[in-house]
Amino acid sequence: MPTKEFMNVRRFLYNEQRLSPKATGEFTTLLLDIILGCKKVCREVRQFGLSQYQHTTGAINVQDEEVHELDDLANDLLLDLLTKGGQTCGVVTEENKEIVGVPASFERGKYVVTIDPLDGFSNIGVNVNIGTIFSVRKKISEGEDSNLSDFLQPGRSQVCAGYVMYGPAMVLVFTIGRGVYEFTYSLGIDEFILSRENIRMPDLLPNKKGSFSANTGYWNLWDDKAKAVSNFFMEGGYSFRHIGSFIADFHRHLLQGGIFCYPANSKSPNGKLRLLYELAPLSFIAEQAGGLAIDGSRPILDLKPDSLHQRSPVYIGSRDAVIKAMEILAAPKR
Ligand code: P6P
Repeated sequence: MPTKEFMNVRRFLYNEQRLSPKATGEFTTLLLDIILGCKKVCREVRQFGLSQYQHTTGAINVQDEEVHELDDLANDLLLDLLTKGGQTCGVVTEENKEIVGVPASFERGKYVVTIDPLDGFSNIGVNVNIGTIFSVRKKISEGEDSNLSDFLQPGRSQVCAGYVMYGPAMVLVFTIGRGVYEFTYSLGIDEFILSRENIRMPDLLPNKKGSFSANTGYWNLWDDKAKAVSNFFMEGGYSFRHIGSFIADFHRHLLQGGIFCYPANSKSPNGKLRLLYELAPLSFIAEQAGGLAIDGSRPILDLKPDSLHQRSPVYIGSRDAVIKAMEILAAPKR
C-alpha cells in the first residue's frame, strides 16, 4: 500500500474494488467519470470573473429558481459524461424536471446517479464555496432503461454519495459505505490525494467547539418549534456560522462538529433542500461519519421519496446535536 501522500483517488478506488470479489470495475469507472466532470466544472468556477458563464440565463428551472449559466454548464457537462460513459441507465439532476436517459446509441449500465451540479446558487460569482453533490444507486427495475422506481428509493439504498467542493482548495469527500474519506486536489500533479480517512464527526454539545448553521433571516417565517431549536444553540454559547452553501456548511460540521438546520417555513412549507440529490447524499455521509440527519422526527435515510424533486426540512450534523434538536421538536407545546 503506498504511503498516504501517494494515495490518489484512483489507487484508493482500485484498493476498495479489490475488497469486493464480484467487482467488475464499472463503479470505479463511474466515480472517476464524476470526478473528471467536477474537475472541468472547477476550471470554470476558478476563473469566474473571466468566464463567459457569468450571467443568469433568464430561464426558471423546475425548482422555480433562476438558472445561472454556470449551472447550465455544470449540468450539461456532467450529464454528457454520465449518460454516455456506459455505467448508468439514467440521471436525475436538480436542473431537469424528468429523468435524463442514455442516448439511443450509447451503452447502458447498472447504476443510476443523482446530481446537484452546482450547489450554492446564492454564492455563485461572489467567490464563496460552492460545489457538486452526487449519489449512486443500483438500478432495480426490469429492462435496460431506468424509470422512477430506480430513483424513488430511500437514501439507505445508496451505494455511494459524495461532493466536490470548489473552495480555497478543491476537495472531494465521499463514502461507499465503509467510512468517509476526503481527497484534496493537488494542482501540481493533477491528482486528488487522500487528506483525511475514516472521518468522524465530533460531538457538539460537550465542548461547544463546533457551530450552529441556519438562515435566521427566516425567523419570522419559522414556527415556534423551529425557533426553540435555534434559541437552544444561539443562547447556549455555540458559535454561529452560516455560509449559504449547503455543502460548505456541512463540510465545516463534518470536520469540526456542529448542526445545520433548514426547517420548514411559511414560504417553504416542506423546507427548501431536495431529498433525492441534496439531503440523501449528505445524510449518508453524516451517518457514515457517526453523525445524524433527520427531517425533524425521522432519519432522512429512511424517507422514501414520492417525487424526484421532493423537498424536506433537515437537521443534520453531530449526532448529539441532532438528537437534542429532535427532543426539542418533540417536546409538548408549552
Ligand atoms: P436560503 C443554495 O441555493 C441552497 O440550495 C443550499 O446550498 C443552501 O443551504 C440553501 O439553498 C440556502 O437557501 O433560503 O437560505 O438562501
